[in-house]
Amino acid sequence: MMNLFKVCSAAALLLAQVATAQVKDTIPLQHGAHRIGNRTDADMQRWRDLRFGQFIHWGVYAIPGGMWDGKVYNGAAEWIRSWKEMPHEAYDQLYKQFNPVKYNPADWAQQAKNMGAKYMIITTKHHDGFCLWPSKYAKYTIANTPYKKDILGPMVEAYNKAGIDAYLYFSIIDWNHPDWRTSIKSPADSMAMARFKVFVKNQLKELLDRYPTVKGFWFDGTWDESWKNDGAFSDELEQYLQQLHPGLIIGSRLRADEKGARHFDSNSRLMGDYEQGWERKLPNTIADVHGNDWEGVMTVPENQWGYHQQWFGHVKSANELIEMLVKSASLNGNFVLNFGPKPDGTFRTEEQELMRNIGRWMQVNGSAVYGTGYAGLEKPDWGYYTRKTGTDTVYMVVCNVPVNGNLRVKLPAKQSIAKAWALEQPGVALQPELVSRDEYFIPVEQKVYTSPLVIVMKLEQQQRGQGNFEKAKT
Ligand code: FHN
Repeated sequence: MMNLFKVCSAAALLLAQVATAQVKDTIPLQHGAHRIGNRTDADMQRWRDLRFGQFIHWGVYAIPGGMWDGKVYNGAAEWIRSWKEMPHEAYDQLYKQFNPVKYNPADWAQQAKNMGAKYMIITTKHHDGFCLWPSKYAKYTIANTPYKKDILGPMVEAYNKAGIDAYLYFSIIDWNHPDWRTSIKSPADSMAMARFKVFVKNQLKELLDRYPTVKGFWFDGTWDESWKNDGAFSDELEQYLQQLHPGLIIGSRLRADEKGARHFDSNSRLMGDYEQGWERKLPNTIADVHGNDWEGVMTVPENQWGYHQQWFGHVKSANELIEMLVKSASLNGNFVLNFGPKPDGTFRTEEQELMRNIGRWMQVNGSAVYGTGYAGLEKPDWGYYTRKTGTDTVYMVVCNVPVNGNLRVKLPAKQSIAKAWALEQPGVALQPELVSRDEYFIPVEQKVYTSPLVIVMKLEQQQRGQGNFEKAKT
């Protein structure tokens, strides 16, 4: 008897093949995608199973915290240097005040672990060019702040010790470097950019040499003409890094092909190891992800990554974020939630509370997220299904309990529910009722739910009971 696991794996394969078959390589490319379909190695499988990450944006922009000269900057706090009210000269001196005396990497790691994060991404340097490590290739680094000490080494070590993988965010845009150009307008620009690329390559190698346990790079700031128009360089750079550090994971933001296409090459094939364009938005259906691995990154308020003293706009609740995390897993993606620590090295109270609340839910329900993916079932009205990869275990993450108290579960032919229970009450078997040829009702306790309820179903490959259902003669 063919088991459900095989059916689902076959469905996933078919999905990937359909996605691939739709693509025709009509344009000859030297620097397009180098792989068809997802990576299948153990490092990538590990990344895929982690599902939940923590993003950290930290740098000198935390000092003004979105305010300058008594005025509030309405943009993202880490972009304040580009605000007309903020003089560049003033911003570029801020590092002389960067002294996070309360920074305690072990506490950070513990807090992330308690939230349920399995990987973290830290901004080694953002667009302003400030390096959180004492780079030997730059002066604008932590070494020249009153703090003096490396931030990254102890962070990577502490997170790893807590069982959390570390990834390095790296901005290609560097507002501080004299050779960075947004576009090339003269031979002098071209020479400057050539020097800049050597600098980038040196810094990236330096990071890998210094922090060899990192699992990947998270590139950003790759949208300018100067970068997009040199697909050969970003292609070679990706290969260089992956040769230096086998297994390294790099998303689709780094590269452009030789025609300037980003993320997807000119033949619509994904470049890099996963789709990295889901920022503050998530796909809605499995068709939206085209069979590719992907990751979504999310802010807590509307668009703040670095620390902003005054959050404005809608601030997401723990339940909203849990729903996004589950939705991502249900569509074969990872979800990464951002935090912007304060200049002294502590987290704002709202973020601490959020981490605790998400953690409380993950503690009980995390198995519905880790190592799960698309369940192969129709999206229900009450929430999301996830499936433990390669098994007959399906999780129902219920975000809206129906007023009639019954969760409708529609299964494909010849599949039935062997048993079902709520994760918060593992000892209590739920009693699914067959209500039509292919649908069950699972009754749940009628009460006020303060967070999503998770029900586990063990499915089996077996003809359902016939029931007494008469087909309508229409
Ligand atoms: O401009 C940045 C922004 O500040 C932030 O770092 C985000 C994180 O994904 N990335 C850029 C915009 O895409």
